[in-house]
Amino acid sequence: MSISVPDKVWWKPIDKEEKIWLFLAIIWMAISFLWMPIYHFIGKQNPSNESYRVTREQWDTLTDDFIKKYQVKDASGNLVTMNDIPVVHPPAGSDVYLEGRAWKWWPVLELEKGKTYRVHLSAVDFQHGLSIYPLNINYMALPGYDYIITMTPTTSGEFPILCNEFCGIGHHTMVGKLIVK
Ligand SMILES: [Cu+2]
Repeated sequence: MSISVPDKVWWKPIDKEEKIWLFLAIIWMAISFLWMPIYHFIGKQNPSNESYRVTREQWDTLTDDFIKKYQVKDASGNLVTMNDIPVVHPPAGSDVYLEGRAWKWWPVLELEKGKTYRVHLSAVDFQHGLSIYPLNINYMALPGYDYIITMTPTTSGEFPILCNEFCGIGHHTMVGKLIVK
């Protein structure tokens, strides 16, 4: 009686079918791998790469000044709001500020169709996700960062802005508005 090594049943040559599948998997991996950089150049959906560090104080000054300057007034000169959020109509081509905070998008923006704006996006408390419904536009709003999106609205209408990044107990109520005229 002695202890001996069992036959190496797992060391049989690879079956032909398994070889085919392995070959197809490797080819598919190579195509996917190459497609990533190719689509980066031809896909036309790369996010903006312009962003700056911003302190809470700087950001508050920028947004407050922006709102004071361009908040919409009604016929009798009263400042217009929607759900206590100021409605702002900045001039075409200008710098526009949009802030995510618990739990609203601040302010309501009124933009003109066909005009280009530099939209500065940031958050002041948690990470929020800017989602312009029902368009396929999704960006992160991060505290401490001023993220700039150059935007030219091509469709007029009223677009709800949702938050698509879970940001706490009021996340599901976080709705803003973008108006294109
Ligand atoms: Cu959220």
